[in-house]
Amino acid sequence: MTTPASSSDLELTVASSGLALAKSIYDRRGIVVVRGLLDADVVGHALETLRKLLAARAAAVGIDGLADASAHELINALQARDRRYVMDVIRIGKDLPEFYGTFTHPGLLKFAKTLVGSDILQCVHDIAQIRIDPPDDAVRNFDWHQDFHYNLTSENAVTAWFPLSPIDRDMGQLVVAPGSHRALAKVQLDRRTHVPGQGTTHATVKFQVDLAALEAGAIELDIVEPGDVAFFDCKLLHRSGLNRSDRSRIVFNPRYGNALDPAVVGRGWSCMRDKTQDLLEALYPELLEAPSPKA
Ligand SMILES: O=C(O)CCC(=O)C(=O)O
Repeated sequence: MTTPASSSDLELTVASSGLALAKSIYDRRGIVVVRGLLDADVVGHALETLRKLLAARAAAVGIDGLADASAHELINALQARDRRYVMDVIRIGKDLPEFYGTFTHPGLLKFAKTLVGSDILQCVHDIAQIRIDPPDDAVRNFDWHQDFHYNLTSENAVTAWFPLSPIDRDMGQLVVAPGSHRALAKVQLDRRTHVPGQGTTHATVKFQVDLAALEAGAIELDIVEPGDVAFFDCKLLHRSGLNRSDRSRIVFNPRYGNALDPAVVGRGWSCMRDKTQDLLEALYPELLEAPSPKA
């Protein structure tokens, strides 16, 4: 694996760019960061919409006086009552036309189409898409993984990962292993203690990867600011960092697959959705290893 010295080796600016440069960085590293792709009003509108949902949920559960509070203050107040209230907002967010508007932003689609190599993209709306990682809440933290196994769209799908508010060092940057995107990893599945609806599906899939080698070649993605978009291959290994600040990490991460991929078309576009989470066993039995005995 070739590892860049720093995350800045992965970036380009929209002005300087060109899709061809983005594609060549992406093909080699499995990831490219396009700076300034989304205008401030696009990001600001998404954050304000989320803030209004949080304020409405807070009022509904009897938290008063926060109608004009920031998204961060509202998340902290809701989280202090019950972390499921924040999950409610993540879930309703995926139903809003505003969010479809963000995920169909022309700049995002232009890069996604080039990186995936297709004019027609599949964006599964009910898995992932919106993340809120409150302070010191590791429940939804992802260990090393590839996104492919959670969506099962085309094997060359791309994730577009972009923050709605700044992510400082102490907020747990995304950690990536550039160059790790060449093959699908084997996994163990363990859903024995899984409770659907808690946002913890990720923990049921254990990636069989060499953790020491990944950590040795890993970099923190510390260059992504609101307006920037990190595009990464669905086979790129990456993990969350722990948020040790007093503010939340608020991120959108839609995934785009090739809707014309023959394998995907051949199975009638079956993919993993909230209600079809057993599809990995059915479609990719060769990626499964026997589950570890229960601790
Ligand atoms: O933002 C993060 O911490 C990781 C996001 C991620 O890998 C995912 O949601 O699949």
